[in-house]
Amino acid sequence: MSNDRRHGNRKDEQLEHYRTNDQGKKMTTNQGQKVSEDEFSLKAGERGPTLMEDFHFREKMTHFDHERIPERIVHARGYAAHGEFHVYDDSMKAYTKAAFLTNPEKSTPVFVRFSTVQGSKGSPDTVRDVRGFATKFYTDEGNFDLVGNNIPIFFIQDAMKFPDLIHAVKPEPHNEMPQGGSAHDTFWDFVANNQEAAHMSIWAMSDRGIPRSFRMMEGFGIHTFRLVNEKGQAHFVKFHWKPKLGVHSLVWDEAQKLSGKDIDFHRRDLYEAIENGDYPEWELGFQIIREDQEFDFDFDILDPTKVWPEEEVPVQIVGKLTLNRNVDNVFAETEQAAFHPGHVVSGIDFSNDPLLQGRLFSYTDTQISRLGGPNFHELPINRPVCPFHNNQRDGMHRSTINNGQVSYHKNSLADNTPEPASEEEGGYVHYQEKVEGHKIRARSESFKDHFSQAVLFWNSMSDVEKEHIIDGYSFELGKCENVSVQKQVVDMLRQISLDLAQPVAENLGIHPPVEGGAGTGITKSSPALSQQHTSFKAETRKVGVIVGEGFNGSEVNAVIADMRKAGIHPEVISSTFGTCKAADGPELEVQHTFLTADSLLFDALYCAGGQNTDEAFRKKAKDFIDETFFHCKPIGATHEGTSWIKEAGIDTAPGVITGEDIDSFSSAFIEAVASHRFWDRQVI
Ligand code: HDE
Repeated sequence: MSNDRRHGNRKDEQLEHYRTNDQGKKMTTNQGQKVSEDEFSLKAGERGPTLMEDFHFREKMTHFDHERIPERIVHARGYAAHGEFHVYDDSMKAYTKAAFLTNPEKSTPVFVRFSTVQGSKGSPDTVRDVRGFATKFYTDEGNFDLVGNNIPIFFIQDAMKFPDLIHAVKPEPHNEMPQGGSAHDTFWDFVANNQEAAHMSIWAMSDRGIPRSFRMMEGFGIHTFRLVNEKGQAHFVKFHWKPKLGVHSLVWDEAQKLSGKDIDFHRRDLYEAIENGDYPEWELGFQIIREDQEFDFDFDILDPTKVWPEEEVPVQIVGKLTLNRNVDNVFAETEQAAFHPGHVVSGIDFSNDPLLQGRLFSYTDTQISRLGGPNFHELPINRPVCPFHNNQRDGMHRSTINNGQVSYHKNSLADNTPEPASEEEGGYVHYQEKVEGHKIRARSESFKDHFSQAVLFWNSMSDVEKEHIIDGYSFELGKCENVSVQKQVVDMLRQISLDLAQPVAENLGIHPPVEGGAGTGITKSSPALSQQHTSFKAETRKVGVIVGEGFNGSEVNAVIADMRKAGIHPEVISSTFGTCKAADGPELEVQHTFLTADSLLFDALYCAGGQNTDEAFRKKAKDFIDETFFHCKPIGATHEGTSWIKEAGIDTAPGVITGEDIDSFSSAFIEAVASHRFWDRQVI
């Protein structure tokens, strides 16, 4: 990492104080005593028993014995990176007094952790699941954590049900299966019997549940929050992250196979993009609703199972997040990071969303058991970049040494300090919402419509996206063993659309429903919900280039150079490592062999040919071609590669680009790479 980047990033400068490098140093114990020997324990005689007094062995083994901490109860599998955020201008001053959202001069350090929800820490990246998108902003006024997901709504409306939801979705307790997925009886039994989950279930079964990359996901704060300005006026807000690369997904067959071929697919993608200088970017957007508009919508704005359709409440883009630095140490940073939706700064406040209210309790509580006590805020990754002072003391792993005699408020011995700050001095003042009501355990009437927006989502999908949703439900329910659960879910889907419920029922061998339910007659749609309406780019896409001995060096190199110019990453695949020689001289370094690579790892394939390939080579190339084709990904071919494509019988199919003229081939192929998928080839 360049020193330039470190310069000016306050969080990075702070972390520098904690970094250490052992290279070139003498080995010591944790107490600082140099050790003379690190391979053999101290024994009574060469073949005798180990002695208790071997402090070096005891210390080394004891530390090792305690190297693991409990994984997160949810979102255990995650990956993170550092970056920066800045706002474009000061226009949000009308809504919030938070300086990091209103001062375009400020660059705020951030730490972002992406995650899956269901699987354990060692589970595969590409499972069908919701993805976490948690951002810690280290602002000059303290930490603000935007702890969101890649889907804008949630399964339940009240925090009270969270343990039930998670018990249902996690591996079943009697056999601890399945790992990393929701395709099992207890999850679908929960959905069928808690139908507020209908809307979220259709999002999870859609392409959103299998993202191509963390870099190609939207992020959502989900809940309604409040922005509060200098005058104390509040507006309701929903937070959005919009990825510059657009929103894109894998196909299900690819995702499943990737779980074996590269369990680290998403983390590798993020890590490599940052190392390559392809810094991922998202724009922060606000949907804002005035307080007097609170009841103007056909949904309750406090209900976390509802979106605010972007066509009704436009997303105002306010700033940009760039991830530009990988962590130095995954445990110290990613694993020990403690996010909390209750970490807010002045200018941001909560709403009465009952899911959000419950989260405000859960996150500190969970860190206490996961990170071993109440002082997790002192861990380097969690420390704010501004000073913090209060009368909290002691506890496990306390590292701050508080000077002085006084640790209480009010006092006279320390001039009544530390003292609360006034609002003008930045003291947090909760928004003075007037609240009135009877104590009651109930669901608000306005939270009882569970289907209108599930229908809105279904109506907004393209035909291919609808096919994928049908396949998603059919797969997951097909893995359920209990027919009654399957039937209950199909009956629930009937409330959304017969066009969804009937094919799913047929796939399951269940009698298809004939009558629609609650959603019948709802025709509203929201184009913003479809991934087809996002941006499509060739930039940062990975292309596998199959090259054999005797390829056309000058022309193939020209295509590779054109791809690089377009921001694509071509990677050479051949039968053996080393270099591959062209007929006309140049050599290409081979990055992967047929054994170490797989078509799944690439967004597209370029069959560059080679005069001296044998049958075994062409057979392996054909496997790549067939699978790339099956996954509807672009395929290009020149020279002998064209005959491989012809042999595969796909030379005239959509998204298969061949050509003699290298310039026009390059531009047509790059355009195809930017299109990502050719669904009209076949529907998967
Ligand atoms: Fe979480 N959630 N959650 N959650 N959540 C946790 O906190 C919880 C919810 C989200 O990368 C836990 O530190 C409750 C919604 C993310 O470290 C825990 C409820 C959203 C992460 C917890 C919810 C999220 C978590 C587990 C319902 C999207 C990973 C470990 C009331 C807006 C953060 C931890 C990271 C993690 C509780 C619902 C997002 C147990 C009680 C809704 C991204 O505290």
